Amino acid sequence: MDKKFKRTTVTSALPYANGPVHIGHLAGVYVPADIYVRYLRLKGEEVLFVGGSDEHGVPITIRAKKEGITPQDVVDRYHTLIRDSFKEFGISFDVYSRTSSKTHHQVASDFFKKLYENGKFIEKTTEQYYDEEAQQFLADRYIVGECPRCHATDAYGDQCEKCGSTLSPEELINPISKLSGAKPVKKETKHWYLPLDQHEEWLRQWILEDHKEWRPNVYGQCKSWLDLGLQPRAVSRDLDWGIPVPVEGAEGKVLYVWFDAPIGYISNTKELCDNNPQYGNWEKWWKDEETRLIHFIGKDNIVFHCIVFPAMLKAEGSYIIPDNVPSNEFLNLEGDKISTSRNWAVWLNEYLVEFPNKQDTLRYVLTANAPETKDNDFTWKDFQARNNNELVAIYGNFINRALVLTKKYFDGKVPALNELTDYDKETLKEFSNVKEKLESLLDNFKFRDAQKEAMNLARIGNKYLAETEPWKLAKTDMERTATILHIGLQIAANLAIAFEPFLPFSSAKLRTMLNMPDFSWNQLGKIDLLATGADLGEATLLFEKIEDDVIEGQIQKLQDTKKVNEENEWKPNAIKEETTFDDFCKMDIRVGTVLDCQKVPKADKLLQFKIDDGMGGRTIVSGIAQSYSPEELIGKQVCFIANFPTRKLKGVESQGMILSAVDKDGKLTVISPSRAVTNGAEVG
Ligand code: B3M
Ligand code: ZN
Repeated sequence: MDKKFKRTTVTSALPYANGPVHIGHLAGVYVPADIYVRYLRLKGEEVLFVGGSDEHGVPITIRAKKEGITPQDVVDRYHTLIRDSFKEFGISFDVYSRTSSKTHHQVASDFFKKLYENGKFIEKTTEQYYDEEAQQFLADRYIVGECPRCHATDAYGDQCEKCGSTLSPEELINPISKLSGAKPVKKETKHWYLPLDQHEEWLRQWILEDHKEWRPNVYGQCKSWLDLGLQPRAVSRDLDWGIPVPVEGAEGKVLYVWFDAPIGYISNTKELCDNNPQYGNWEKWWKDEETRLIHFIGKDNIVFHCIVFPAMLKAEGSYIIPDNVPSNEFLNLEGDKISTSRNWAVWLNEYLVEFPNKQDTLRYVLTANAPETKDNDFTWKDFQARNNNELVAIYGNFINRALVLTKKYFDGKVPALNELTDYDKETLKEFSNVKEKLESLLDNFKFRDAQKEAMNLARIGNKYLAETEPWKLAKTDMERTATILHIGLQIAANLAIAFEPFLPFSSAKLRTMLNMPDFSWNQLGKIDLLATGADLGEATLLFEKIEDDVIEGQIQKLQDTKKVNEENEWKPNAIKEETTFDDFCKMDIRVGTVLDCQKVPKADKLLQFKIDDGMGGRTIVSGIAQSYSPEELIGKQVCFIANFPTRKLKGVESQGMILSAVDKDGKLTVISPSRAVTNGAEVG
């Protein structure tokens, strides 16, 4: 570690507590963070690993509404599930707390207050969408409408999931409130903004000049943000779930989730330190220039951790800012984007049941395929191949041979090291620099290559035994057999250390087999880790082969998911029975212009139209109020059935029927001629 630092605070993104965690989370953030922390701990460095659940934000309120429970119920359920999954996978947090905790509410509230009192925010009154029926302002996620780019009809106010565009609610065509289905209106509201533009200069220097070593994906994303120019960003929202804005006159407003969540790292540290004096004062982990701060995150969180949070910390004034933000790209599953809503994921809680005691296999595969520089793909075939051909056939096989032969020929005691052959010396030399190699990779967050290097050490051991064949020599030359197994066991001991950050469960198992309770990173590369004559423990299998039928089962499970998704996909209705030309001709379809349009009182769905039909005009009532606001259609030409029987709807006489297309979500779109036509023209 850089000389100027004494200790390291490592954070990993706080997952939203509104669903279980999957392999994408593990690969992107938690396994790399855990590898790094375990490595530092093994080196004897002072390190703190902070995690927790992010329990605020709109998606949680949406989920609660959908399930008819409170947001607190939602986060209670998932916080526990997520925390337990991480624990089972050996993610070795010093603290895993939550943003609905009392401590966090206090810390985040105080943080806001300090910035507020020191004039670090600007106040702005803007117009925002408001749902008059539900009587509340609408968060971006609560507004849906047509995407202005790809014209998907179900885009959210912040993003279109179809084409991936980032949107603002104002851009949506025909916005609708998800709360009531009503058309939202604009209403004034006051919010606090962090003037990021005022921070641009130091951010440019700090990132673009002083941190050129950051991963290219992180550096590149920051650069494009900075080059576009930073804008003030709202840090409060009109919402009833979250931390109340601690300012007078801010009733009904809470801190924006992205303002409070990163402060969660600080609150969780405080909670840990306040209850466990051995960690020292919490402030040393956050306010001491000799502390290095590292954020592990996924790529969709880069701007918040590299620009927004540092700006918040700087504005507060007493905090350090991150030294590095190693962000990964995304992991796909069998060629498709992992998606919670489409259930396209391998859920950690399910994996733990379906693959008991195989946490290390998944850790291994996710690191071997880590999306460090580009998006990567997880496939079950690759999972099986890496387990069977690498963990079992190389690492496991080597360990098993070394231990079983020692048991067989030397009564389970480390045999003596006798004279070395040239080949022995060559082998020892081959891994003498493993420590340096691993360090330079791990220090630079290259976990994938580092794990490869550890596996290479197992390869060296495996090849050494395969070529020296001690099981044959044992019949003729015990002295030579002893030397070979002595060397083999020392390599095994090295493996227990080298793999500890990556595969902690197997390393612990291996250390039991080798009877080496004490170990440290500094022993790596040495060949005196086990004393001659020392007793070994019981030999058990380090890894198990995964059979084809298990993998087929998983692939089948995904195929079933795909099938369900396809069935749920919208399909056009079946074509109706054949009609006749005569029947068609009976319908008198005409074009007319909408002169006026109004809501029908006491009817949610009805709009009343005054149509210029070229024949003196008529009134038509149409059930499209949930798809259009009245003024939207005034002046437009529409098609209507002119000889439809007159009906009375909510007391209004309707003389015809306006034609519209019904979209997959039930939304209606009025059919208009593609060019202006004379009112009263026939359609046929
Ligand atoms: N909960 C977003 C996410 O899970 C957010 C991270 C917060 S880190 C402070 O991707
Ligand atoms: Zn779109």
